[in-house]
Amino acid sequence: MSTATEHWPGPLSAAVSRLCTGLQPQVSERTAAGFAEVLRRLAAPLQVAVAGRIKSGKSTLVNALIGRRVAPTDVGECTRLVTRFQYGTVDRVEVVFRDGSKQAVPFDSDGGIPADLGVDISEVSHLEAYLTNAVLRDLTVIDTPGLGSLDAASVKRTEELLGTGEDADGELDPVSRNAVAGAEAVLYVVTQGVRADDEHALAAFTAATASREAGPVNAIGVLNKADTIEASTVDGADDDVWKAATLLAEQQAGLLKPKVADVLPVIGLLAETAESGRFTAADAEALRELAGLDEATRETMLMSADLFTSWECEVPAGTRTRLLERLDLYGIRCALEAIDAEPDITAGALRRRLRDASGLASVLHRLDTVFRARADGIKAAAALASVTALAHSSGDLGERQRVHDAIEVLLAKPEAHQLRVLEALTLVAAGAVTFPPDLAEEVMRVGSSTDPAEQLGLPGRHRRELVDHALERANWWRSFSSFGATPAQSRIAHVVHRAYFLLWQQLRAG
Ligand SMILES: Nc1nc2c(ncn2[C@@H]2O[C@H](COP(=O)(O)OP(=O)(O)OP(=O)(O)O)[C@@H](O)[C@H]2O)c(=O)[nH]1
Ligand SMILES: [Mg+2]
Repeated sequence: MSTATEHWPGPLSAAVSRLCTGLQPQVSERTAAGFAEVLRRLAAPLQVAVAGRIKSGKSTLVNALIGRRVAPTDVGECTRLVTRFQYGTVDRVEVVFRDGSKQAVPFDSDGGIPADLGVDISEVSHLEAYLTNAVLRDLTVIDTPGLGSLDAASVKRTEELLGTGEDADGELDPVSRNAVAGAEAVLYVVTQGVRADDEHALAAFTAATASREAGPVNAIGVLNKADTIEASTVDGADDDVWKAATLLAEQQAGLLKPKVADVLPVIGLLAETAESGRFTAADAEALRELAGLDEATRETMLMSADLFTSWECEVPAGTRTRLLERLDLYGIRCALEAIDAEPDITAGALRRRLRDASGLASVLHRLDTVFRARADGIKAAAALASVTALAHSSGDLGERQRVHDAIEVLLAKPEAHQLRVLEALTLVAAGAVTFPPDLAEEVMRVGSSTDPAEQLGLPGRHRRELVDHALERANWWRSFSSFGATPAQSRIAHVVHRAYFLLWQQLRAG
C-alpha cells in the first residue's frame, strides 16, 4: 500500500499510516492484522453514523444527505438494520450475513433499498449500499436502527453491527475488531419529544460510536421534524415555527453539550423531498391550484392533515395525500406562500425554496466545518485509539512498549498538534478543565475551524490584521500558561499558544 499523502485525508493520517506500516513487521500476526484494518479504514472516507431514537427521522435525513431516496423509511424490516452507504462506481446493495457471506439484493422500482429483503433477518449482520453519489466520495454515511425506550438490547446489537463493519471476512478476532470498530463521527438526531438526558437516547449515541469517545470534535446534533413543533407552546417564538425550532434547538444544545458541537433545527422530510428528486412539476402544479383556492378554504385545509385530504376541493384527494407525504402541512404552507409572493414561480425555484426552508444547508455547512474539515484529525485520532487498543490487548509487553514509543515520536511532530488541540477542546467542552467563559470560548473557536479568520474570530478581516492578532494571542497564551494558570489550565494554554503560533507562521508565509 502506498503512503502518499493524497491517499489519506491529510498529513496526520499519512503519518499514522506510516507508523502502522512501520510497526507491522515488529508486532504479532494478530496485531499486524489489526493494523491492516486500521490502515484500510484510514484510507476510507470518514464514517458518519446517523444515530438517534426510533422514528426520529434518521433514514429520511440520510436520504436528504445522499440526495436520493434510498434508505427505507417508516416501515419494513430494514429500518431495524445498520446500512452503510458508501461510494461505488456502480449502484448496488449487498446483504452481509452474520457468517460473513454476502448476497446482492435488487433495488425496488423507485431505486430504493427494498423495505423487506426476502432473507432470514435474524441471520443478517448489516447492509452495504454502494452508490455513485458524489457526496459519498469523502463521507460514508451509516444509517442506524432507531433505539426505543424498551429496546435496550438494540443498543448492543447496533454496537455489534457497527463493530463488524466491512470486516466480514472474519480475519479479526472479536477483541481486535472491537478495537477498530465504530463510526468516527456522529450526526445525532433528536426530536422535540426527546429529553436530552434520556439515558436511552444517549445510549444510542454511545452505541453508534462503539469504543470511541464522541464529543464536540466529532459529533453534531440536529433537532429534526422542526415543522411539527407547536410554535405557540414555545416562549419567545412569536408563533413562528422556525423561530420556535431554533429556540428549542438551543435548549437541547445546552443539555447535550459537550456531547455535541451544536444542535441545529432541520426538517428532514422537506430536505429529502427537495434533494432526492421527489418533488415534481406535477406537485408544483397541484400546489399552484391549491394556492388559487379562496383564503378561508385554504386556511381550513391547512388546519390538519385530515382536513387537508378530506376537504371538498378540485385537487384530487390522491394528489393531496401525495403532497402531504412529501411536504407535510408546514411544507405545503411554505410552498403556497412562495406561490402567493411569486405566482409564476417555476417548479425548480419552488423546490429550492423548500430546500431553503428545510435548514439542510446549515447542517451541510456544519458537516463541512465539523467533520469534513477535521477528517484528518478525527480519522487519525480514531486510528491511534485503535492502534493503542490493539497493542494493549496483545498481552505482549515488548510489543506494547514499541507501539507506545512510536506513538510518542509521532505526537512530537508539528502535524500532530491538531490532535492536542482536539484533545484540549474536548476537555474544555466537557468541563473537565474550566476556564473563564471568554477564554473557554476562545479555546473552542481555535479548535473548531480550519479557516484562520474564523479561528481567530475575525472573519473577513485583512490578513495583516490576522497575522498581528495571531501573534498577540500566541504571546498572551504563553504568558498565561506560565503565570496565572492552574496546572491543568496551563497544559491547555500551552496547546492554545502553540496553535496560535503555528497559525501565525502559516499566515505569515501564505
Ligand atoms: N413532518 C415531518 N416528518 C418527518 C420528518 N422527518 C421524517 N419524518 C417522517 O417520520 C417518519 C419516520 O422517519 P424515518 O426516517 O423512517 O425515521 P427513522 O429514525 O429512520 O426510523 P427507524 O429507523 O424506524 O428508527 C416517516 O414517516 C418520515 O416521513 C420531518 O422533518 N418532518
Ligand atoms: Mg430508519
